[in-house]
Parts: sequence; C-alpha cells; structure tokens
Amino acid sequence: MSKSGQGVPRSIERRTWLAAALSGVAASSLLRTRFDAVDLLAQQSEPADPTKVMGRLVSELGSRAPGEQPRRQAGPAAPSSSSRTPLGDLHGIITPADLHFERHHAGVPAIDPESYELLIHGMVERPLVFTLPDLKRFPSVSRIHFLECSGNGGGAFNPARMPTDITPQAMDGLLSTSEWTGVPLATLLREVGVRPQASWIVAEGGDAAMLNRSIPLEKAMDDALIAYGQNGEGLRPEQGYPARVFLPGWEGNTSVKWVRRIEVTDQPVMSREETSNYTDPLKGGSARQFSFVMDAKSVITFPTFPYALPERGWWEVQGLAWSGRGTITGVDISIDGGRTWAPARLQQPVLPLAAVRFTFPWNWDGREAMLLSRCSDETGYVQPSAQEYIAARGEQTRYHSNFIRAWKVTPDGTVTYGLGDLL
Ligand SMILES: Nc1nc2c(c(=O)[nH]1)N[C@H]1C(S)=C(S)[C@@H](COP(=O)(O)O)O[C@H]1N2
Ligand SMILES: [Mo]
Repeated sequence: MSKSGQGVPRSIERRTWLAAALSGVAASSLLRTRFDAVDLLAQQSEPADPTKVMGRLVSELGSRAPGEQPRRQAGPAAPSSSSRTPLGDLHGIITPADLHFERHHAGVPAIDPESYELLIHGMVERPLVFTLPDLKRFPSVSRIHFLECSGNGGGAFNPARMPTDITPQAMDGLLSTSEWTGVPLATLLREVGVRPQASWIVAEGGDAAMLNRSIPLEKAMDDALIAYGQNGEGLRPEQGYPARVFLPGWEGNTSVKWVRRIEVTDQPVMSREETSNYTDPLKGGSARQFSFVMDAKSVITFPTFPYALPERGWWEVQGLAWSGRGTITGVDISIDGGRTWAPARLQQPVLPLAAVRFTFPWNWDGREAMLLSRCSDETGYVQPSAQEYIAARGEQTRYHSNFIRAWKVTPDGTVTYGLGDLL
C-alpha cells in the first residue's frame, strides 16, 4: 500500500481481489466484466501506478511491448523482394521469426499443408512422395544455424560513392539465426535409396520462381535438413512453409524454400540460379561458380549509424560473427582504424555455423575513433580487410561481401560508416 493511497478507488481494489480469487470457466464472463472496469479506471487515473492496478489479463497470443517495435526493412535495390533483419535492435543470437530476413524471387506462395507433397526421384531405387505428416514421422533434429543471402553486404563497398549514412540493418541485414527443426535429408535419401552413380541433387521450390539449385550429394548426406520448424513453431510462410531445404553454412539461395521436388542426379543442372545468378564475377572477366560456403564475417551492430554517443565513458561495443566453415574462434576489435587490436568477449553459446554475439567494453575518451571488428574461425580463416578482398575478387562482385566494416565516431558522438576513409 502506498502512503498516499492514490490510484484506484478502494472499492475497485476489493472487486479486483474478489475477481482474482474466483476461478473456473463459469466465472470467466464475470471476470471479464470486473477487469474491464478496472482497465477503464486504470486509463483514467494518469499516471497509473502498476503496483496499484490489476494488470492486463492473459491472452492467447503475446505481443511486443509498445516501446519495442523492431521492424524488417525493405532492401534498397529490389524493395519488394527482400527485407532485412534489424540487427541493431536484437539481443543474443536468435532472430525472432517475424523479423527473419526475407528473400523471395517471386513472392510468398500460399501452400495448403493438407495437399503439400515433396517428391524425391531420379537416380533412386524407390521414388517417393512425402506429405507433411510423413516428414514429421521421421526422427527429428533441432539445430541453431545462421542463414545469410550471398548478396548480403553488397552495399558495403561502392567504387563510385562510398556510403556513410547506412545502418547495419541496411548493409548486412540479410542475415538471421534460428533454431531449425526438421528431418535430416540423409534420412529421406536413405529411404528412397540413392543409386551408387549419383553425385548431385537438384532441389526445386513450389513458388512461382520454381527456384532450383544443384547441391552436391555429399552436402545433402552430411548436415542438410528438410526443415519444418523455426524457433519452436512451424516455419513462417516467408521462410518456406510448410518445408524447406536448409543447408547449414551455405549461401541462402541453396536453402530452397517451399521445396516440392528433389531429383537425384550425377551432375549439376546448371539452372538460372547458378549460371546467370549466384556466380561471382572476378577480375579479367572470369567468374567463380558454386561458391557455396559463406565465409567468416563479423559486423558491429553498436555503436553504428544513426546512433550518436551522448557522452564519453564506458560503452559496450557489440556485434555478430559467423562462419559457414564452422565455429567462430575469436573476434578482435580495433578502435583506431586497424592500427591496434584487442580481443572481444564471445557470449555463450558459441555454436558451429551459427551467429555468435561478441562484446567489447570501450572507454571512449571523446576523440575521433574508427571501430573495426575482425573474426576468425576454427579452420584458421581470418576475415579479410577490404583491400585484401578487392585484391582477390576485384570491384565487380556483390556476392560474398565479407570484408571488415568500419564505423567512425566523431568527437560530437556521431557514428557513420567509415570504410571510405580507410581506402
Ligand atoms: N523456392 C525458393 N527458395 C528460395 C528463394 C526463392 O525465392 N524461392 N530465395 C532464396 C534466397 S536468394 C535466399 S537468400 C533464401 C532466403 O531465405 P529466407 O527468405 O527464409 O530468409 O531463400 C532461398 N530459397
Ligand atoms: Mo539470396
């Protein structure tokens, strides 16, 4: 009881208590009336003291706090075909399902789970059709993995005009991490019986793009999933409901959504998505093909544009690091544009082929600073500088852009993308 006793009239308090003491279905309508009355009064008495008013009742579906409204953001190039995860608004490593980035070549199809079928055929002993309930009868696994579009970070370097006013979401938000649940593709391939001569599979989506990609049989038999679950619930329609291919650590487009057909073959099909798209132009007019693995990459998510540090003193630099080759083993931070480096702390859990959150306590002295992060993985791979990256790949390719980003903090606290200053 507060000393002043202000807030809700005593009679209502008693009724609230009475209502809360009631239980059972028969009392539910009575409860609703009582609580509605309390809610109305709570609205009238500003500012409401939450310790004096019965709170909002339970609900079938939760919602975010009014002050926490992160949003996906349409991509700059093709606004209707990709949206980006608000990397700077999130904590830990899991992306809430409704904020998982999207990349659709022909929109989100409406697929009836009742009539959904996955056909596996080609160089197999027994071609089979699996319904969604069929898929769920097999032994399931749940694994935490990142998914990244190979076009992610394409805006981090522009030889014509380096951006400064770009957020981590706009630059690298085609990255999300989920707990994916499904059946190992190897289980299904054993069920149909792969012929010894087979060496590839071709997965095809049931959307209007009918996106298809060739995948080496070795990967399909290793850690590939047919996923139907995402962070504890069924896949979101945007993520491929009712089931998608999920290839841990590999470029996003190989994780074929709304998968309806898998053909076992002895060669890649050379589809549009692996010839005109998703090959990486190199210097001298050649191109990399089948650049499946996503290279190790780290991005600082705080402090970044458009944030302004209000004062000098202790700030926690934060970000995410991930590698398609395995587990992240370290992240180093530089506050002086790469002259000196110091190790960041890796927050648990540190999982293979999953984003890892790193943190670095920084005592800002109020002078200009240039913040960089550089990660390495268990294979010894070290995230390259932009100079090293451009020397190896040239200035043409927009895929697999994993070089070190830079954030410039000026004495007034303003933070902008600063890579242009380092080139
Ligand atoms: N059938 C189908 N699968 C697809 C796509 C698509 O358009 N159609 N887009 C691909 C691309 S380019 C990426 S990056 C990932 C994106 O997955 P997400 O939308 O769940 O984030 O799905 C891939 N699988
Ligand atoms: Mo993609």
